[in-house]
Amino acid sequence: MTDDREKLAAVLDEAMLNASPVPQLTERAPLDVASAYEVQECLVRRRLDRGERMAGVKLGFTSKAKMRQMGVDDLIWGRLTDAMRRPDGDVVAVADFVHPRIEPEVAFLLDRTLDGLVGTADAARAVAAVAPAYEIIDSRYRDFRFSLADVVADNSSSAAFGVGPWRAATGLDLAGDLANVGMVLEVDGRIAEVGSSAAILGHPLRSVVSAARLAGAAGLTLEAGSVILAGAATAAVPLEPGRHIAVRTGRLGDVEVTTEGGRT
Ligand code: OOG
Ligand code: MG
Repeated sequence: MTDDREKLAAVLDEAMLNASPVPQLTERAPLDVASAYEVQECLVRRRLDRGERMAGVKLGFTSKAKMRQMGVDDLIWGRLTDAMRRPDGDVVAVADFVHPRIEPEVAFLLDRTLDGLVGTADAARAVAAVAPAYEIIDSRYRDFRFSLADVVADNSSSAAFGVGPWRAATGLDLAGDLANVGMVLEVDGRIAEVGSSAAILGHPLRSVVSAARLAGAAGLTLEAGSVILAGAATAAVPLEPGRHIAVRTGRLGDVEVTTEGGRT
């Protein structure tokens, strides 16, 4: 498997760099989910070898809306690097991606290390701040179609993310204040998707618990300073050039991005 997973990681890495889709890995040979996470690790290792740094983790399929949209109903996770992070209000070139979509998320910033099995109270204590966020997902597979193992190997479709202004946890009651935050995904001032933070595993803090458990099982400790993307509250929408997109949450604030054609 060692050589194989390096080869599979290279296929996905090149698909990303060329913004050009590839067939699903499972069309060539069977791949189980545990091996797919090893491919993901190799894939992200290639990026770290190019100078990127770990920035945190993302959870996927934490909401019914996402499971329904993609036909997958297992929780997945992926790795975030600093190169994937875009400043709030950034301009993103759509052609840098294969077929990008955008989705509204909640981001957590840790100020304590989280290792393995923790409860929601421990998770809440490790959270320094919370912010509205978006994730740009971009399956490197043709037609944005995949099996569970395929999407896991592909770093759970993660491509880029943006985080709005952080709200310090000290000024919040995380359990209460994050229980039901309205999340609107707006495209050119029109509402494209509406959801609630409650759609994320019932409460987005549960994503922090799951992130610690799943990453911990893979030998990855969530260090202080890590960002955790809790998973989308709504289905994702295609990212087209020349659009202005905002995630609006009311109390938790907003985060915005503009798109353009061409490649950077
Ligand atoms: C997989 C990633 C799912 C989420 O927030 O649920 C995800 C995909 O939809 O391609 O990021
Ligand atoms: Mg997501």
